[in-house]
Amino acid sequence: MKNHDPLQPHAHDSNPTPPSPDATIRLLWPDGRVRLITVADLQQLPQTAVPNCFIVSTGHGTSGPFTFSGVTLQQFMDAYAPGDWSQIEVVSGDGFGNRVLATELSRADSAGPILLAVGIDGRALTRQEGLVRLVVPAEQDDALRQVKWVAEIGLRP
Ligand SMILES: Nc1nc2c(c(=O)[nH]1)N[C@H]1C(S)=C(S)[C@@H](COP(=O)(O)O)O[C@H]1N2
Ligand SMILES: [Mo]
Repeated sequence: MKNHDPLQPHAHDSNPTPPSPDATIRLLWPDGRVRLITVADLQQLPQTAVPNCFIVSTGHGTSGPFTFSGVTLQQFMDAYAPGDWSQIEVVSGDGFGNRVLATELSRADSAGPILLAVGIDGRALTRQEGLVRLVVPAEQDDALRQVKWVAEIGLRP
């Protein structure tokens, strides 16, 4: 199948290079409305730490355990885009992405909640490490949901 949907990536070599120095995130509503979100905005929201996160790479093995910290995607949505969204599309500056279903946000997972992480092991993430990074603790296969350099968050009704 010739399907190159960036939100359904197949396994590939992880990009080690930040796409740009600008870490501003564009929050996009279906009607085209845009709100710009900065790292400082994310740091103002309640912070949650999720211990025991692993980044499993097909190319260079597993790293971790890490404690990622940041705002839960649920709390981010409650603060910036309350509504009945069915899906949230999280896309990076290098065109890598992941789709989070509303049902995943409301359902508790024993691995921990989905985060927009800005910290790792008690310090800020560097731009090299993603700076703002989607962390899906339940995904422990090949890190395809651990989106570095989050640049866009798209809301789907
Ligand atoms: N933006 C972006 N995020 C990404 C990728 C990528 O290529 N671009 N690769 C994914 C894959 S396949 C892996 S294994 C991990 C690697 O994370 P690390 O560089 O922190 O080890 O990043 C994930 N997130
Ligand atoms: Mo990976």
